[in-house]
Amino acid sequence: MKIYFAASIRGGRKDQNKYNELIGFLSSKVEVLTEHVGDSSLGQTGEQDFTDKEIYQRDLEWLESADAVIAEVTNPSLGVGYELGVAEKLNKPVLCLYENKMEDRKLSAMISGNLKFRTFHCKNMEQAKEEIVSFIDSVKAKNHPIL
Ligand code: 6IA
Repeated sequence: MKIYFAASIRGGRKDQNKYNELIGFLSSKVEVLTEHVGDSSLGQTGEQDFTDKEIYQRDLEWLESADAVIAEVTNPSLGVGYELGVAEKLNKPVLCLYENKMEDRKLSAMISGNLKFRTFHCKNMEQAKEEIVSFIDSVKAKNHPIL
């Protein structure tokens, strides 16, 4: 199974360690198309070896070929929001992980209000991993509402 993992790059890299851990966990179960998203050498400017146009084209091809999308949406990102909109139009099963940090900020209603997305509010990494396993199982079993 191919998973497109989406998370903030230019939107901010403060959660990069978390992305890296989630990608490591995912990689032990499925093929992750976007492993670079968790890379610590990838700063807020992103990949330096490609132009923005090349990144856009490559990422859209990967998105099209993915069986499902998992997005870490705690840190707002224009790119992730765009990818989620495209994923919806491509009828891809989508899991959005949002970490409750007891802060004043709330997740965008365009994500939490979209009933085609499975949005999970987690308190820690353990919960996020359990939700990932359950989501992958539902996609495999074609139990996801969109399939
Ligand atoms: O708006 P953001 O940069 O936060 O968007 C992040 C999302 O868009 C991620 O889920 C990625 O899949 C995708 N993405 C955006 N920019 C890049 C990137 N470098 N490299 C890889 N994926 C990206 C961009 C800049 C570079 C040419 C210097």
